[in-house]
Amino acid sequence: MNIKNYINGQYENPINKEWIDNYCPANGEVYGKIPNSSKADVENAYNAAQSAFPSWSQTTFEARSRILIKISELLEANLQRFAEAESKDNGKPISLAKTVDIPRAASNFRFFGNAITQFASESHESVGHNAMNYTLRQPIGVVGCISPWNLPLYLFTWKIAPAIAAGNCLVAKPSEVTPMTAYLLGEICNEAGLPKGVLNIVHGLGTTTGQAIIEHPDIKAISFTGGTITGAHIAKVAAPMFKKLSLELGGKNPNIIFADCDYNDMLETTVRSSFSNQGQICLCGSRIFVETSIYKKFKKDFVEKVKKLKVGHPSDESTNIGALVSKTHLEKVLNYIEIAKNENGIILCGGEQVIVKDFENGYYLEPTVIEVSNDECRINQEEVFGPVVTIMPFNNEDEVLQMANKVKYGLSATLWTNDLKRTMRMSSQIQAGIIWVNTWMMRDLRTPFGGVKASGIGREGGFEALRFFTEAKNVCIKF
Ligand code: TXE
Repeated sequence: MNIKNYINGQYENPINKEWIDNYCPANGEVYGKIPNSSKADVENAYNAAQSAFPSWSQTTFEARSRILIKISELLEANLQRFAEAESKDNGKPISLAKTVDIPRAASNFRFFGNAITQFASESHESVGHNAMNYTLRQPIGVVGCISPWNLPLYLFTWKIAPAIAAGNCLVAKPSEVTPMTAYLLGEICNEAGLPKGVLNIVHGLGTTTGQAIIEHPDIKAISFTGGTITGAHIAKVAAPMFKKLSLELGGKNPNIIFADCDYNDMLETTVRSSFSNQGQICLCGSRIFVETSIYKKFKKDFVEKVKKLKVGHPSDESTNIGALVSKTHLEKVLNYIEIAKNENGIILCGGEQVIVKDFENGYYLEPTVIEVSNDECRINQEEVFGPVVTIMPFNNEDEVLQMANKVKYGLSATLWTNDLKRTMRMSSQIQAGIIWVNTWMMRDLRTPFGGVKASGIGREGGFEALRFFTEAKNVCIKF
């Protein structure tokens, strides 16, 4: 089937009639075409957004809220259809798409539909000067949202919901690797009564369609999630044009395990934080550091559990690990396993491609645990973004803190300990935007979400996102 752009509330073919193949990762077959939209399509999307802006920016927040909540309800009503589409497009287990991806996409709309009714600006009475200052929080205008392939609808809606709630109009682009659920979303937005032109979705390659969005002179803000190299490129193009920028980039997150933790809970969660979504989550804890006294036991128990994970077809409800997102990505991850071997990493389990019966051309890989002795080796420093983790022991808090911080990334970290003082010390010293203690990926959508160092700039989530998608204006009245 051919996916189309969603512009001004209608589905449109790309003007240049250029199409890209859409692959099903589970069997390696092409199952559809995606527009490779050009500058002209982006211009049409921009014009639709620009025309919708005067009216949408003046729509009451109650009305915006009602529409966003309606979109959320319609997504929930279509859960099965969207989950199947996501799983087929991305390779992720259907069980994950049904319990995480699509419910979270619905939550994003509901959350920002509610949040906008509570969003307030400040006022400052300048006592002694007979003046009153207040702050307007005005929508920016037309904004660009660009999202990646790992959590397709989840991350796409995490951007577009607050942007719409705040009164902006959008040109949005999902990843060309996983366009399907964003394509289906257009129908739902129409059904929910979102005025035409508020949300425009253009499909295509990053280097053509994405590039046209980031260099558009009148798209005033870019919210991007994706690879660090792409993020740096976007900053280079957009910063001299004075666009507002939010960049959520890669991670190489430490999972630090102390001997005093609740062991069983830690073990269960560590399997999840290592391999959920085939390890293709920027928050996965891909560097596991374990206190020496429990290292041997952990190594044995962890490897035993990982070996039990079932690699299989994503539509099989019993599958734990589905297919990687693309052939290129599978090759990248396999190459990292080779790099690790050459660096004297010891493969404790996994490391090989898996041939799933009847789906021999799918992109399957065993969950892989690599023991390393030097935290500075490449496999421990670079983002692999697949079902691959490293483990190594540590002796004390200072040593592990140093290793945790000795990477260019700083997105999240997980800490397993029951020592409160240590928790407080380490949480304040680990260089990351998010620290989970005795849990992983427990999300409260009101919290600030984002990273430091090469993991990006800016924060999403809660009022942070609404602040990003609005321009603050100070009004000072002397009386
Ligand atoms: O991402 P890209 P890729 C990491 C992960 C992965 C690597 C590369 O390590 O292996 O990044 O993945 C659009 N102008 N993450 O190449 O290219 C692109 O079309 C404007 C981590 O797939 O960054 C897509 O919509 N847009 C990450 C989006 O950017 C451009 C999740 C992301 O694609 C563009 C995904 C351009 N010039 C990968 N070039 C995370 N942090 O969660 C590309 N795009």
